[in-house]
Amino acid sequence: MWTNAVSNEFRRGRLRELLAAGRRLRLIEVHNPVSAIIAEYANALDQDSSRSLEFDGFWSSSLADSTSFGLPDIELLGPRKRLENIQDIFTVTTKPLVMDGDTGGPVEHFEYTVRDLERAGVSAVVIEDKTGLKRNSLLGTSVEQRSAPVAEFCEKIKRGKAAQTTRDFMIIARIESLILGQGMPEALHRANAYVDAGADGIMIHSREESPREVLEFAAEFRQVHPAVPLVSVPTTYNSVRAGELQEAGFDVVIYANHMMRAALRAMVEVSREILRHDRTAEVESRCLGIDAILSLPERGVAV
Ligand code: SPV
Ligand code: MG
Repeated sequence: MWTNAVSNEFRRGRLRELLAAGRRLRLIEVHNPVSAIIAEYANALDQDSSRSLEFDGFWSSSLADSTSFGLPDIELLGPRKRLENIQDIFTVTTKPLVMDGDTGGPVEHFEYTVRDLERAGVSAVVIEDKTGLKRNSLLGTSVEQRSAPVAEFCEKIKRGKAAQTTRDFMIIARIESLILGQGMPEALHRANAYVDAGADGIMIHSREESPREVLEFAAEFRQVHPAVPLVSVPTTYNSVRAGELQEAGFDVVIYANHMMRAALRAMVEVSREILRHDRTAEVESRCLGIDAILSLPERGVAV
């Protein structure tokens, strides 16, 4: 029988521990237990050092979770539904998880969410500084999205920090100023305010194809905050390597939606091909073998 071999306490504290040890972390989106098993076991050989490479932890994405229910990414699922999914993921994995907490909801709800998450063994929640109907950040200014007032968001951070009962749990403030076209000075101003309010880390989001603006942000931010964990999400600026982001001052790099997108593309193509060919022979090579499926609960997936 394969089940997770770590306690909630151990898993929860692991993120802070890795960051304190100066580790530069790569997290990957997982949206259900089986995607998390695949992510847990994923490994590759580093060409240069012959070291085995693996992900350091998981990202629970609002976009991927909403997509897996066929719903838009507008905070419909809610933290309790999302946490149910995470608890199922924890049954079969050991790595730490950072949850995308959307806006965190009303501050009175966020206090409960913090306690629920930390009790369940989640290491960190990321909340974004938007208010009103939350839309996915990658939609940018093509839809109406509103920034939360700085003071209001700082209050949410403070009340969240006051609500947690362990030292381990982290609240990471996500800045949407660049997404909303409000410019670098606004992004940096917010970063300083959120760190002062007690945020354990900062995520700077961008939807540019070039990493230029997040690299500029990191350079400026690091002058003022040499040690505050800094997080990037290179979804659109995907040509930059994690190593380059890490050299520029980022501690955590999140691949925010790739397990979901990979699975969906395979399903779209395979379902269409079965209809076209009136049989499955043509798609077998794009499907995991039944043997691999049968051994997956015990050994993960090796292909
Ligand atoms: C998510 O993965 O849900 C995120 C990142 O919040 S993004 O989709 O880029 O907004
Ligand atoms: Mg999200």
